[in-house]
Amino acid sequence: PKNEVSFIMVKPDGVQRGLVGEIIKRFENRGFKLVGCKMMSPSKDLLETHYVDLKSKPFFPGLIKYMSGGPVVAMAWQGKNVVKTGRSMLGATNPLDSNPGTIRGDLCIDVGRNICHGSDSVESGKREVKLWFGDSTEDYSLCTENMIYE
Ligand code: YYY
Ligand code: MG
Repeated sequence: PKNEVSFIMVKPDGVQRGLVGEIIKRFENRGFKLVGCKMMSPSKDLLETHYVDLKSKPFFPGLIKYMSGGPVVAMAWQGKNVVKTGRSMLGATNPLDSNPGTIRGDLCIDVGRNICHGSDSVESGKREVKLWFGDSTEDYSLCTENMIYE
């Protein structure tokens, strides 16, 4: 359905490298609707909750440190199949396995500096948007909607 949401985040390295506009542009150009967007410095608590499924991984402490290294841009994007499409637009977790044409495949190299996050299922999309935005996402319709959807 068209109200599916994905949590997309430009990570601290993406912000520092000036890639916020590039990442937003790809989602805008595809036709997705931005329903939440804020720059913020996430607390350790928020990051640990966000990445709770990875708590036992050896890279977890480094991941939290990297994600705490500067402000991020947190976004909620809405549209048909946005979770799966968003993941394919981001590319593989390890940028060296990401195809050219994807965000990671075009713009970064190391897995621990992969510049962006995207929800991995419809359920995590809901969970992550709620975690980062509460109920403060915007509910509006795009005037281009009839040009994007048949
Ligand atoms: O969803 P995605 O970001 O593509 O990968 P996850 O498996 O959820 O891992 C989250 C995050 O952790 C990943 O974007 C980079 C980092 N990471 C890492 O530093 N080293 C790994 N071997 C795997 C993941
Ligand atoms: Mg993930």
